[in-house]
Amino acid sequence: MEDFSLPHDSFFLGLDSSTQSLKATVLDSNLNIVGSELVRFDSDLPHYKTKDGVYRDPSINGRIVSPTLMWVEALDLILSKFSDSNFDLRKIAAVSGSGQQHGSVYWKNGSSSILSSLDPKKRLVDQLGDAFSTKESPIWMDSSTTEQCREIEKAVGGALELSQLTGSRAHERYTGPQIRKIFETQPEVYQNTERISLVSSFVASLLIGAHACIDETDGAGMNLMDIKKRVWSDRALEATAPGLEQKLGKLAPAHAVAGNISPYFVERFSFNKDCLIIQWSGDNPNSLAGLTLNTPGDLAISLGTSDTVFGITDDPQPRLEGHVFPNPVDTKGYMVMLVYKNGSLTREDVRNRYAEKSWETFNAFLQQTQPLNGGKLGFYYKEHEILPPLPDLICMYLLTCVVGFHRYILENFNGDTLEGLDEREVEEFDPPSEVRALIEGQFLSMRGHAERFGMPSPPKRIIATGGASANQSILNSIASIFGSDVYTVERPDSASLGAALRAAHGWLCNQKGTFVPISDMYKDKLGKTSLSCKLAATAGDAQLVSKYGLFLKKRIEIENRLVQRLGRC
Ligand code: ADP
Ligand code: XUL
Repeated sequence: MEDFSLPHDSFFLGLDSSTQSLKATVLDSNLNIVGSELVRFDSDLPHYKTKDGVYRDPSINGRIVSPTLMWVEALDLILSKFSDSNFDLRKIAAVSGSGQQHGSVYWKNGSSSILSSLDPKKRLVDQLGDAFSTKESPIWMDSSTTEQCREIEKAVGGALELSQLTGSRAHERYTGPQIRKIFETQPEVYQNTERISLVSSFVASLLIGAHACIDETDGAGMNLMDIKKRVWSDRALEATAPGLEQKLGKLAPAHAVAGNISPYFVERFSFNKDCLIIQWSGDNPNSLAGLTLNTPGDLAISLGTSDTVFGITDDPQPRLEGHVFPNPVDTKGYMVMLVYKNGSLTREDVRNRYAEKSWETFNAFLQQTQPLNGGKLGFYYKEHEILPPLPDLICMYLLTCVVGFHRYILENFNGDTLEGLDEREVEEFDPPSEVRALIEGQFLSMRGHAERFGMPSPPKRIIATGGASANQSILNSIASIFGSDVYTVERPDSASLGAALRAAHGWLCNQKGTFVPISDMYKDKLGKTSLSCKLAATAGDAQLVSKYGLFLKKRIEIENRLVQRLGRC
């Protein structure tokens, strides 16, 4: 039998450049975690003055960006943390990583020569100050490109056509609409740009000292790639901006080698000169890898800054709702995903307003209230939401109206019937009910939209990840609402874990000179690795699950009405 083991005594580093932090996880050759580090943008790099890792532009509705150089300095800092703790970076055989999806970086004309001649005596941040044609990178939270979305959809023959071509209809946060906006509103920046990277390929570029390719998986989050052929789509490129293909470079599969680590890191941090940089990908695709999601009936729920729900399929059907990306560890398979903007930051907001700014109080409130919340239903939109999908014509108006909290009471709801319900809109609930309405609202919405998107219902099992998956009370609510067992992995950061796993996988594929199915790499030893999933909450009883089904039906009805009503305001 062919040997797929990893070289003894070698390590694999996974980084995750996310919205609020840069995280690192190191796996050994038995796929056990042997190191981790974290840089929080707001507190570890306070001079950038970000809040939650971002700038919310008060002058342009929906414009949200992050300082590109902050991500560079975070890389300087996290590698220094490893060095300062005497972690032996020489043992690292390969590095890969995750970027928050959709965010983009604009490399200035001439920047490739800066990138290839970095001085190891100086920090990266001190040498790359002049490498970008704009210092602020648009990120996934941005919703300022509605006009560009509609123009791009129109140019390719409609929203559904674009979705079937690229895997998603046009979304404000997607990179194509963001690029078109830059081309339209800052033409000098566009002209002065030699390469556009995603956050993922950007950090890979720093590591190889050259512009890295965009990987096919994260590339699907741009509205620019033909999802079936996995090449740039001429129609989508033309609909976006002139001369774009040249600025994007080539696409590469996620398991490919981006390059060897650049001499800068060998000299400054004692990396081995043979250390490989494997293509970086998006955080959600890497989470899929880190959660070892390989059964179509399984569902993953990631509770980070954004909340996402995803699963795998061999036969994706792109629609107006949801997204299709290639599977980063299976060259033929796909992942399907739903995304919510109102994730952890909205939970924090409700915690701060109603639960004394404490997760303990928040959890106590969840425990002391009953499932179905006495018929209290809430819609909590701190940020412009992606789901429910907004009808085309009213979209622009909705952007200013949909944000806010909306609460309803179904007076005599007992979970058995929707007949004869007395429904009222109210200003506020008591604090414990606010917390339950938020959590039930978020996960009912996920269950409803996931069912509508054709995801498994009930899922065979749910694997939860992301910062909030550390919260047992939240996991219990998920189990009751979906009627599935909920599992977690050793650390709530499956994106950097998945990146480390992909580093090992890419190393192995390179070694064998061909694509190796990832299951061949961890086959019989998965249970003994840091990737094994553990049961965290058992499925709720069937009767409650069906009562939640009824509650959900009513919620969707109110959601539709709310969208219509807000659309007219
Ligand atoms: P990202 O990768 O998008 O930057 P993370 O996955 O690191 O985000 O998640 C960060 C979020 O996790 C924080 O905003 C915080 O609200 C949430 N979080 C951390 N601990 C808890 C907890 N015990 N209960 C609920 N949420 C939590
Ligand atoms: C996915 C999305 C977010 C970001 C944030 O489409 O917009 O989940 O990847 O991490």
